[in-house]
Amino acid sequence: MDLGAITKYSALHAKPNGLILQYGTAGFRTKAEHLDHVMFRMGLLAVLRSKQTKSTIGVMVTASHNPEEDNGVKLVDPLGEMLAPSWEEHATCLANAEEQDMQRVLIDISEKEAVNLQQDAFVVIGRDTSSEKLSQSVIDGVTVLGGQFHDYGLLTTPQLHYMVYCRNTGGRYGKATIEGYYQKLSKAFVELTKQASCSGDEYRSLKVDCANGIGALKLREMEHYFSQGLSVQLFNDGSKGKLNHLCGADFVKSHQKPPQGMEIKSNERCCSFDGDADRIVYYYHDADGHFHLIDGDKIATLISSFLKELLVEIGESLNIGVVQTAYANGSSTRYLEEVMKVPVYCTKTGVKHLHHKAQEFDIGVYFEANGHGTALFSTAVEMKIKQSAEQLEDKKRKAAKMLENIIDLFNQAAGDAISDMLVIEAILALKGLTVQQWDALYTDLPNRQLKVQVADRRVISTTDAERQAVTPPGLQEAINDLVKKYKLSRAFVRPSGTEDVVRVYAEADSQESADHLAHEVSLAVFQLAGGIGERPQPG
Ligand code: G16
Repeated sequence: MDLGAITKYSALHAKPNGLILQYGTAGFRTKAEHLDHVMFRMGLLAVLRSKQTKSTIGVMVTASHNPEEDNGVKLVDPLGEMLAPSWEEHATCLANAEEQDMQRVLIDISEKEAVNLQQDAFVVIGRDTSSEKLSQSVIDGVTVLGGQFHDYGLLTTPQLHYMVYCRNTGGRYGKATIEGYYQKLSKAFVELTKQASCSGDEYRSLKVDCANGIGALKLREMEHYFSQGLSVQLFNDGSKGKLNHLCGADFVKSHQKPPQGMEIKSNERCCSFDGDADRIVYYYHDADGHFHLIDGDKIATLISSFLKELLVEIGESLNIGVVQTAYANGSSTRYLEEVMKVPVYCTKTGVKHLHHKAQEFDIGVYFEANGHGTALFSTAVEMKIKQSAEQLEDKKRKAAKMLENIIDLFNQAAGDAISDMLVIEAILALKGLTVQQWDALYTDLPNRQLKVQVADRRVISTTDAERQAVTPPGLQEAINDLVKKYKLSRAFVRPSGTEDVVRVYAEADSQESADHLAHEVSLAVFQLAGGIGERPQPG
């Protein structure tokens, strides 16, 4: 390690005095102007992680679902997964080190993790539309520690995860190029939709709100590869309008209304990506003009029921599990467990937790209610299905072939709006389901999500997959008392790991009750957890 060079270059990416940040739900997120030093230091850390794992490591620079003034960075581990928890701690330490302590912290990490500093390092970098200058700072960090790198430039976050996975599996998962990604997914999609007997316009067209983010660019590049099976009409494509502003998956899910800039006729199928295209939600307007949201829970239900049906046709009994978080609508959990007879597990928020749990099953389907998720297939399952697709007879072989293509269509490295969209479109066409029929699988319990500003959100700590608040004292008791006032109700609070807010979730038997409950819980947070600014207002 050339400590002199590190000190010299680090000074060019100086840390603002007193700034403390934490590697949160999905990496570091804060105002873009406070992130230059973090980018440089994550370049350094990626090199150490690459040396330790003897693998390619990814660094994604993205504001994701956050407002345009924010930005963020996350590291991608060898199999395309989120960074291991022990390295998240190193990331936090390194990001917060004062200039004079940088060398010591780097040496500490190298010693603790037994990093062989002589080992070569390779880092791949991607960025969304918000982040060109910041990704250059990552490159500065990589090069000063002697790492090699490949800068993919503009990519969606899940595309970078895919590239890392491909590179570390010797190309077995796919080609680590953007064409490789487009071809792999589109081939599987076109093969699947060829089998669909329902191929009218209704099944072939979809309106996509791209949150004014990278998804628009990538979908435009990709659409001609799959246009045989689906035609997409893009909105909020970044030509005007701000990133994630009044549009995108996070806006649609949390406000439960359509994005601006999209005209929706009744019963038209529409979806929204978030800014870096790792989340997707669907929606439509019914004949009376009512808005219907189809969130990650219903996506997981559609996917897991389709996979289960295929397994029954093939005659395979594999263990399928669905992983959700506390935000999952109570109706979805009941439907999955009681009607579909699929085991459901709850983890903390953050796809890193869901992904990890989903790996325990032959087939693990995980989705956050906000539309972030995918399905994972164990290597043994993939092999079994490949063999079945060659050996079985007629009807069974057809089902096995479909499953083989569905496996190829999922991005198994990370939740991916483009991949999920194609999976959903293929399933709807194959099953001949309209968006209304899909929506009618079960009725969501009315719910409301709110944000509360507090001086320091770390005063709230939680347990039981974030469903119970441990601190501050009295908060959970207050929530319990409020919940008792409403029917079919549930509420929880947790500090966000991507925004400086406390999130409040409530559900109940009517929208009015869910709204009241969410408001009352917000007031309890404001009073007991050090609220700042204006008190939460009703409605
Ligand atoms: C990220 C994570 C998601 C998480 C979301 C909100 O999404 O990847 O798993 O649900 O943040 O997290 P929090 O409630 O802690 O702010 P994205 O799309 O911004 O990467």
